[in-house]
Amino acid sequence: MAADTEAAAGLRAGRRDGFWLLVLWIALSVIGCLCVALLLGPHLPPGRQSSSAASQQTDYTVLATIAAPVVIGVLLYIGWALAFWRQRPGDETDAAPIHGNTRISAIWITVSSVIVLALAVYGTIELISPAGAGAGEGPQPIWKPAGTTTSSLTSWTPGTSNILQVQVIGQQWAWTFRYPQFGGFETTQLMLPVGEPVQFNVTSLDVIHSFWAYTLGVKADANPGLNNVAYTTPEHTGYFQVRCAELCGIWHGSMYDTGEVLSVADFLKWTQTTKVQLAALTKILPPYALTYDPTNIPAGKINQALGLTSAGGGYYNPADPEQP
Ligand SMILES: [Cu+2]
Repeated sequence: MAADTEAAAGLRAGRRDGFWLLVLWIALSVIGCLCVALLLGPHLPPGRQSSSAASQQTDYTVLATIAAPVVIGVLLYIGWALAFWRQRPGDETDAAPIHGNTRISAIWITVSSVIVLALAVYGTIELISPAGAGAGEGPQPIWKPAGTTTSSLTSWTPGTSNILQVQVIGQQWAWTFRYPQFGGFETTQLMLPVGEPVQFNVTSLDVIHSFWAYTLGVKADANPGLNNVAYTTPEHTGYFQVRCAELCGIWHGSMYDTGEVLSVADFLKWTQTTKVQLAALTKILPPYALTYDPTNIPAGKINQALGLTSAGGGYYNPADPEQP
């Protein structure tokens, strides 16, 4: 009889604790979600310099906001247990044994399933709608930025549907960038116009690198013999960092660049100046292609450009068995 009364009192105390835990959890979760979404969210990486970066920041904000009530629930429960449910000095009794609770199990499984499945749907939409979310889509991208085409690979006019092409070439240990629509020059500078969709065609001359334009939210593996396409639209002018995100040899860590998003007018000015500056070099480059064979260097053309005769030594061609 005494045990029954004790159990009933324990149950009442448990329900009271449960009620206050729930009230506290809801109140703290509302505050926590607002703080994460409004205060932390705008500072989450990778920022909002481009369309893909902005969509990634939004996704991280959504995930962090959803996670806040879970974190708060766990910490609150631990805190409550430490404060009110710890063993009192001299108390040697055991707690009441628990034999399962169908309602809690059902709620737990339902809520977890709903969250996971809803996030799967959200994640899929967030991958498709921003055209791959800045990630490499392989040589035949299935999601392209809305309203863009590749009607010309040899010219580009701002504000038209013809998308700007920038080829990204990785090699041990540098990045170069080729602009086929401006005569096909190749440069170590990555310049982009603001507000215009860009198609990156990422490839490599040797090992696997990874083109990671961090604050643009663009990341695509650079594989030799393969064209890996990624899209973004820069939305703010300013500098951004490019790094290699795939361990590619001893100087992997020095494989970085600073790119810049320019106004459309400045970008066009830059392409014209660079085109003229690099004209002599552009002439000896292999014709623009989506992949390159680095062993196939046209030695004759290079010798010619350097003013050397083919008989007099000249440029080293690794593909030529006659050369040492
Ligand atoms: Cu690399």
